Amino acid sequence: MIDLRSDTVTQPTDAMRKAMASAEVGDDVWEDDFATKRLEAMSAERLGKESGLFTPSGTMSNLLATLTWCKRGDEMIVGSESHIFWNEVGGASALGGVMVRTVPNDASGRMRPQDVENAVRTKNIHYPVTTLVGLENTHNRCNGAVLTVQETREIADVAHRHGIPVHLDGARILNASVKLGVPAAQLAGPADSVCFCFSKGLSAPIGSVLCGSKDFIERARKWRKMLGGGMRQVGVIAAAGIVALETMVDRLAEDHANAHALAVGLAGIPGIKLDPEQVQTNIIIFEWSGDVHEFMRRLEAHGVKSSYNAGQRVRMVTHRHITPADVDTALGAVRDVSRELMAAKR
Ligand code: TLP
Repeated sequence: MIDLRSDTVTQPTDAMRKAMASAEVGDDVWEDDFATKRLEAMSAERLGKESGLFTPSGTMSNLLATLTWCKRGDEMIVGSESHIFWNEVGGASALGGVMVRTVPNDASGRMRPQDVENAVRTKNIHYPVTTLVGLENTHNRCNGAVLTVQETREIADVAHRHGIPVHLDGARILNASVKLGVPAAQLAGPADSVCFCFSKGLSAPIGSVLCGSKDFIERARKWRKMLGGGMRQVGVIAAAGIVALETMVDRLAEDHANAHALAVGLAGIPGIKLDPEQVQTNIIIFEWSGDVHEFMRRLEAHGVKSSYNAGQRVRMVTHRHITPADVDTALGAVRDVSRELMAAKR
């Protein structure tokens, strides 16, 4: 089976399993788990922030940022295609009482600074208060598009002019860093808080880290405890994250090259609508002209798993277990399915 559902399906490497087995651990709620401390420090340094906090998932990192920056009844601004808006079970409003206001994302995951400016609430007795602007890099639902430092700064400047902090969902910021050849610390520079994940293209089994100022992280730590995310000998997991940071970042370029080859191939298959130039990192989203669920079912029967995005859209994500040969095999399977379904239509 060629599994293109997500880069989250990647298995830990042998080096990770060894590091996990021999991790030097303590009790992280007492803040004396050595491996976790080390991972948090390495992550904060990588992202150019003062402190880091290890969390079980990207979803919890984003939620902690929301809870730390916003009070109940506040409003946060995020992109209309953002992961926080679409894929985090409404946690910001359910658990934080925070209203989520969306501003359109273009096909490259960008928001127009003027739209963000217009969405910031003015002082008015009737209005909630805008207390957070959220950005995403790379942008999951926008074909894994990267945001440049300049694009990030333009939005942050608008927010900061109004005294509003910026949180960057950088679940795949290291993909953006590799793609642009720009250190992640620079990409995260304009943001007040940022998170990224170890459990995606970096292949660690679990985990994410939230980074920001010392004070911000201390407040987020308290929220993490409240949510039940205070973990004990969690260094057994953090140890895999250390290996991920030390050894797995540069190879993300291979996933990008494979995604590009896959996108170019897919774009030439009848029934598929895709501009391969939109594919910048490891995520490909394309439209299928017919019944998209039938398309995906047939594709799986041909040995290729994909994931549903929305409307007519299918997502494929390349990762460490996908080789150039797998790309060719997957393209062969998509061609077969396209032929079958196109023939059935006639
Ligand atoms: N995204 C998952 C699914 O939820 C769609 C995936 O397979 O891509 N921010 C971004 C930009 C993400 O893509 C994800 C995961 C998260 C946050 C949440 O991370 P986890 O899954 O660790 O909670």
